[in-house]
Amino acid sequence: MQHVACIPTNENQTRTLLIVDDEKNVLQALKRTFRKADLRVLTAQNAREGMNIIEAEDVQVVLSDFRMPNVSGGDFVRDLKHQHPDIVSLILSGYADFSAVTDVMNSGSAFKFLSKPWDNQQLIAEVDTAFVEYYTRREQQFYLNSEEADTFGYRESIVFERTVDALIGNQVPFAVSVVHLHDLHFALAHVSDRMLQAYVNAVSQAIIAKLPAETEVFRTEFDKMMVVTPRVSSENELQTELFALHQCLTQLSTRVSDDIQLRSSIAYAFAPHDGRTARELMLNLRIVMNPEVQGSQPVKKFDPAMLNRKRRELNIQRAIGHAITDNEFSLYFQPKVDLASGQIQSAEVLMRWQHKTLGWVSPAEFINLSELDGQIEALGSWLIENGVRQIAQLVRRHPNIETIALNVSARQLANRHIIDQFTHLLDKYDLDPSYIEIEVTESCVMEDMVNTSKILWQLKLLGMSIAIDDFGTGYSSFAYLSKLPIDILKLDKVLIDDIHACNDTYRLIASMVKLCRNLGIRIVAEGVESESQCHKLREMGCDSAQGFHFARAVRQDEFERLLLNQPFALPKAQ
Ligand code: G
Ligand code: G
Ligand code: MN
Repeated sequence: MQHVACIPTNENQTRTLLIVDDEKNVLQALKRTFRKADLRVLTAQNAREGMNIIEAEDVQVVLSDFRMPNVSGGDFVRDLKHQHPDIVSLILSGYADFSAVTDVMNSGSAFKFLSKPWDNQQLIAEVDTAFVEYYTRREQQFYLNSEEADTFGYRESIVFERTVDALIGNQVPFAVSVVHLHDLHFALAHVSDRMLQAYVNAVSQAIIAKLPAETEVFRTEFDKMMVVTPRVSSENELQTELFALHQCLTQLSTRVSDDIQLRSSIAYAFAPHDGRTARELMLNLRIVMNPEVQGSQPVKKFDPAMLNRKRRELNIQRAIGHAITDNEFSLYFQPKVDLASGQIQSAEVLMRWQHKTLGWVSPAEFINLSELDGQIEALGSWLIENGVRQIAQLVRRHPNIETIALNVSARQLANRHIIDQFTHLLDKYDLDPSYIEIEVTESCVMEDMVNTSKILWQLKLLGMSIAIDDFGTGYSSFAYLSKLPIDILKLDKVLIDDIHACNDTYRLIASMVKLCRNLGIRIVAEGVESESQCHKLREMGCDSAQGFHFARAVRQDEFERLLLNQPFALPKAQ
């Protein structure tokens, strides 16, 4: 074959690895790791710098951090995939990023996801594999461009796209599904290639057997099969068939290995309703396959509302960056009232954001999204800086207030950066740390108990107090109450809502109040909306209450007016 001589080989090429990480010491350590490997190593501290190097140098493999300011590692490898599809990207990330990284993996932009801290030998081996992948891609690209474009994956995608686009031309609705074999990459390491191939073949056959005649299967990616079903009698029937197929796939997986369970999931859509081209359908099915959307549901249908949600999410994510630099966020204060005196004992700082076109965006929404794409670092810094500044100003004018609470999210507690930040800001604004209360949610603490507890102790040692937020919605384990440096427990609104309706809830809260008294923990009730709830809480000996009954979160000037007009009236003892 004449063209074989043209296949690019690695004989004369210097293997070049680019490492991107915003932390200088990590870059240095990684560089040391590869000192003995036969590689040229280049480094960059952010995505833009990385991209500039790639434009100027012949880079084959990129090892990128995930969480970086401005452009995250996820966006960086996505851009890279777009502009330089041959370059192989590896993501090196902390454990806490897992759910966000799955998105990047599912989008196919990154070749592998490796975790920090890394093992030197293993990392060198992974990078070696990535270079092999690079040369394989070059080879496949060569074949795709040549007459014999039958290399696995590419060829299948092309045929799938042609099949779908031709059917769309017929104007008759049909179904497109994707069968996602979740753990196939993982299985590679545990079972032989032959076993795996047999499994994949069996999956193909099961699809054909369980779905209506004329169904075609295309293995467009290593772990995904696109399925086209031209004749569907009813949606109900298709759904039943897909559920049966899923069950069958679960059984097939047990034949591969006794030790590992290969999960699979199925997403489906109807053309042309859910997409007018093969590419559009594939992209929409990807949204369904997103772990946050598909969850543990084995079979899920695409719904255009998912697309709108995704668009809104993308718009929010895009807008957050500007909102920080343009100071679009503001801080509101919601009083926490002492149930013995009616005095405002504290307040919770809550973020508010009104965007030009998106309207009011809830912090629950934008904080969650900023955690996924790494912008929480910048957003959290903005919040802490402005929070400390405003608190310093407030307590100077109203020294009788005991504390002001700031919410801190899981990601912000992932490393000790937050400690340095507070140390610096307390000094800068000359604020006594005992005025600050840190609210963390119960689920955030449970996510990474060991690490979070370390950081919480350090915050406590700085002189701040610690509150557990939304208590009663998560694990509600009392075991950790004595292990963590907890000063305050905030009972979630769901418990308070039930205080009248349910005797058991009443007794539960009453015993929690007692227990906390014994442990020296203060109790704050959240979401208190009525006088009678207030009365019950007082009766039990609950320390303070926060909620619409007293006040909503208000701007600083309004909060200061509340401070001047206190105490709040409390229900008379009955
Ligand atoms: O009113 P409300 O919509 O403010 O808040 C919704 C959720 O967003 C609450 O769970 C609240 O704790 C959270 N939230 C509000 N402000 C902040 C903040 O500054 N940081 C963090 N991490 N969460 C916040
Ligand atoms: O941090 P946390 O999840 O506790 O945030 C408090 C949230 O509860 C904010 O969204 C705030 O606006 C809201 N909130 C505070 N008090 C009340 C209340 O009395 N009723 C209701 N429905 N929501 C409240
Ligand atoms: Mn809170």
